[in-house]
Amino acid sequence: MTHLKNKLYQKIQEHRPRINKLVKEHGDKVIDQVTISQVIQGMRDIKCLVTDISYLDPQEGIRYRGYTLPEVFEKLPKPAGAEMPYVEALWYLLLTGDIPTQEEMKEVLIDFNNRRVIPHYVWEVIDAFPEGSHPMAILSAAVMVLERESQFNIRYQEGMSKMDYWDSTYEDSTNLLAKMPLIGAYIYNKLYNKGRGKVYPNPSLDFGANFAYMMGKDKPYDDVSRMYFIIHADHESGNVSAHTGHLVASALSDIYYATSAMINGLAGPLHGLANQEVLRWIQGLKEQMGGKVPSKEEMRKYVWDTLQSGQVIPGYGHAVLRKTDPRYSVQRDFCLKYLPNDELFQLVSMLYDVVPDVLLEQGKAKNPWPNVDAQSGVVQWFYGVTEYDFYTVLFSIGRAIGVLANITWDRALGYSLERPKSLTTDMLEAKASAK
Ligand code: CMX
Repeated sequence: MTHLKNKLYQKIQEHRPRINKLVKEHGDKVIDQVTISQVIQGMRDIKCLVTDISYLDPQEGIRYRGYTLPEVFEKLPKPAGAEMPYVEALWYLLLTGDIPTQEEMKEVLIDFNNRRVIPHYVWEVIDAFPEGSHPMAILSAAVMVLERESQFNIRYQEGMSKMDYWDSTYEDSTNLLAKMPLIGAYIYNKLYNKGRGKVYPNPSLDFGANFAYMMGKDKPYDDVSRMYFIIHADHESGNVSAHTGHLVASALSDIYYATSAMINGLAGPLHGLANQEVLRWIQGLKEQMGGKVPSKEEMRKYVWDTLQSGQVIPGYGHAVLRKTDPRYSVQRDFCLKYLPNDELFQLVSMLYDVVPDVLLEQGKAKNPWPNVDAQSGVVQWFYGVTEYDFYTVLFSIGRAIGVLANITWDRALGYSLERPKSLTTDMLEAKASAK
C-alpha cells in the first residue's frame, strides 16, 4: 500500500466512529427547516449534505480542508522553480486533510505517472466524434468509455464487503485523475491544434507541467495549469457538478459514471460553461465597438442591453457567495503580475467597475460580484488558448479532483443512496393555506 493510501485508510478508520455516533446518538436532532420557496427555487441553502473536503462561506469564499486558497498556494509543495504547487499535492490534501512534504510527494508523483496509460479505444471514441461536437460532450464520452476499467465494478461483482468500497474507489479515482489531462490535451490537439498529431506524456513532468507539454505550451503555462486545476477543484457539495457526482455515485454507480455525469452538469451555461460564455459575450462587445476600446458608458449600455434582452451577465452572481469570488481574485492577482497591460484583462477589469453597479440597480441578483468564470478565460486567452469552447474541459479536469475525493470518502463512510422526497403542487398549496 502506498504511503498516501495507508494514511487515507488510517483517517477513514478514525472518522467512521464519528459518523456512527452522529447517526446513532443524535440522528433526530433538527439542523434546518425547509420553506416552500426553497423547494421550488433550487433548494438554495438547505443544509442537507455533508462533506469534509471543502466549505464555502458566503463572505469569505472557499476553504479546502480548512485552508483558504492563498494558504493552499503557500503551503502545498511545489516543483523546483515553480510558483504554483503540485496538483497531485492537492489530491493528497483533499483526501487526507494533511499538507504533504516534498518527500511524501515523491511516491505520489510516481504513482500518478504510472497511471498515465490510455487504452487505445479512448482515442478511437474521441476520433469518431462528428465535426462540430462540443469538447465537453467528447470529454464526457471519453470518461464514460473508460468505465470498463472500473476496479470497483469488478470487485463488486466478486462480492466485496461494504467496508472495502473505498479501496477500489480510490484506485479508480486515481487512475481516472491521472488520465484526465491526457484526454483533455488530446481533445484540444484534435480539435484546434491539428498539426501537432499524437503526443505522449512526458514521465519526468508533474500533472500541470505534463498538461502544458501535451498542449504544446511553454512556461509559465505549466504554472497556469496548476493554478487553474487547483482553484477549480472543489466548492463544497451542493453545486451542480459536485452534487451530480455525489448523487450518481450514491447508487454505487462507479466513478466513471459519476464523473461523466458531473461533467455533463458542468457543461451548463449557469455553471461551468459560464467561463466560455464570458469570452463569447466579450467578443460580442468588441465586435459592437468595431475594435475601439469601449468607454465605461458604452460598456454600461452593453450590460444593460444584455439584461434587457432577458439574458444573464456571465461570470457574475452566485448561488452561495455574496462577495467577490476568491478564485476570481487569485486569477486577477496573476494577471496583474504577468499580463497587466493585456487588452482582454483590461476589459474584464473595466467590467468589474461597471457590472456590480448595474446588477445592484436592476435589483434582482442577490450577489452582484464576479465569480471564478469572469477571469479564467483571460489567462487562457493570453497564453494562446483562445478556443473558448475548450475552457470548461479545463474546469472539468480541476473539478474531478474534488468530486473524486468526495466520492472516495462517501464510500468510506458508507453514505446512503440519495433519495429526497417530492411533493405535488396541490400539496404545497394545501401547506400554504394551512394555519
Ligand atoms: N445576470 C443577470 N441576472 C442575474 C445574474 C446575472 N449574473 N445573477 C442572478 N441573476 C438573476 C437570476 O437570474 C434571478 O432572476 P429571476 O428572478 O428572474 O429568476 C435573480 O437574479 C435572483 O437570482 P440569485 O438568487 O441571485 O441567483 P441564483 O442563485 O438563482 O443563480 C447563478 C446563481 C450563478 C446561476 C446566477 O447568478 C447566474 O445566472 N449567473 C450568471 C452565470 C454564471 O456566471 N454562472 C457561473 C457560476 C459559477 C460556476 O458555477 O461556475
